[in-house]
Amino acid sequence: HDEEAAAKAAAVNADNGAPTIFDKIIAKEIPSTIVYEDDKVLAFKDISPQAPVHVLVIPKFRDGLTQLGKAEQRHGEILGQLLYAARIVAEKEGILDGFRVVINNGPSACQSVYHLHLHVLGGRQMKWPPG
Ligand code: IU
Repeated sequence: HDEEAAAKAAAVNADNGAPTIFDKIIAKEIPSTIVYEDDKVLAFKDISPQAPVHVLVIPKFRDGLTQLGKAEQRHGEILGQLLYAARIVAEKEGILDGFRVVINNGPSACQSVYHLHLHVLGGRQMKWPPG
């Protein structure tokens, strides 16, 4: 099922610094439903939504940020921009009253795409703790 598939994808996709499918989404070589875009950030609907609203917020220039664990001081500005973009997405999607922002970091967290991304989830009652 979903959990197994995610674990498998996470195991297969290592952080090897190779380009990811998100580069093609940014370049619009692969279509996506864009929710928000500026010169630094792109937000688009997840192809496998885990909630009525499920949007990914990514930096347009990965700049070493394959995962949050690779963040350095110089990434502070883009990290802030991503979090603020998550708030813009929540407002646009009408979930400002209740939403969740998730970053899966590394294999144990089932990260499957090694281009930093924030998941913005909402539109239903979220549970705690997450799986
Ligand atoms: P993760 O945190 O690395 O597991 O999240 C990757 C997400 O990217 C996951 O929710 C996928 O459904 C999503 N995704 C996508 O939206 N479009 C794609 O082409 C691919 C993955 I590959």
